[in-house]
Amino acid sequence: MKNQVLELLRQEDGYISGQELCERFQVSRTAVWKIVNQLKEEGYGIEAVKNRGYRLVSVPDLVTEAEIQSCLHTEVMGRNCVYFAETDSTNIQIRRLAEEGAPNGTLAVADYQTAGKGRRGRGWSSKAGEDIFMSLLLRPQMNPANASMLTLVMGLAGARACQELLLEQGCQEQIQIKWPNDLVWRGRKICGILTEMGAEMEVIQYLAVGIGINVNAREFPREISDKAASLCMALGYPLRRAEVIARVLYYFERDYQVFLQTEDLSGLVEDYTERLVNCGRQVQVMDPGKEYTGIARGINSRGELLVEVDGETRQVYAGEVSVRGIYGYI
Ligand code: BTX
Repeated sequence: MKNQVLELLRQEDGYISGQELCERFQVSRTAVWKIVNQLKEEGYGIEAVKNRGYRLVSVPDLVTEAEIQSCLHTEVMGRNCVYFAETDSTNIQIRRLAEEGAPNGTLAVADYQTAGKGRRGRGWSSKAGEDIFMSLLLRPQMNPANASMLTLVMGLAGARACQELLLEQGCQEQIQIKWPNDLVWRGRKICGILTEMGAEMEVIQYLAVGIGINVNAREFPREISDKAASLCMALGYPLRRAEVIARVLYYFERDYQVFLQTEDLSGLVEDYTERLVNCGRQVQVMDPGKEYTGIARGINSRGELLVEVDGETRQVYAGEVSVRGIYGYI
């Protein structure tokens, strides 16, 4: 009920009377008072005025279930939400929840990760209370060979969400995609995505799509300080993480539906390519044993990068190679 009370307070510009809350939730005045106090303890500024009721005056930057739920505009994604103040990795947690039977669209979100995972055994850094660490549980009925494309679907959703949030603040900075799965601002990484699969034979049991977004960090560990950035650095001031999460999930739910219709990216290629930072640039394809350079031209409906080499177009599969700009990270 705390979630719903918060949602109501959020929707209301003025005061909501205690009576109205009691009637809406069929509970006593004391129960309402207790919930309001709980919210206050979590950091919400709630004004209580005699004969008028309660009014939300300030919202802390939390990623708790209640805070996320009160911002969500999705049907499925994130509706079941598990919050961790601290955990090893939300991907590990979502895999555990999946094994326990959690439903499609379950979200695991953490304020802090002690063992955040990147791809191929790499790590993902984390500082408490600043950024987003979350993983979605998906249970699609499709060929496991198509699963890796979901990384690109999440990348596109993340790019749409971050770009839109900046634009809403009047900020014209560009958020782009570095194929296959990084979001970048001015050539620095602001987001990474890791998709993991639990499958048996030809059947997907579940997918864990993890996304880390640097929202409010202003400093990074020395090893990555010249290649990492955050939305806050692009904008100049902090954003509320729950609103970023809600926006990413909104676009992911929409793009995922488009993806499922064809089980490939045909419906999303154009929007993805429009945001592709590599497009038209020289890239180095680190194909084990045979590295080469070419010009990136976009992606195809399987999510492969199209690289033009001596007038001929090659298709680069993300699982096999990494791509570097010839002058550095992009
Ligand atoms: P990746 O392998 O593409 O990127 C990892 C590399 O990025 C690291 O080796 C380091 O150089 C750099 N890096 C580490 N932390 C950051 C950061 N905060 N910002 C920018 N660059 C960084 C990308 O892997 C996939 C990352 C997924 C992270 C999410 S968080 C929620 C979920 N849980 C989990 O354990 N992983 C995912």
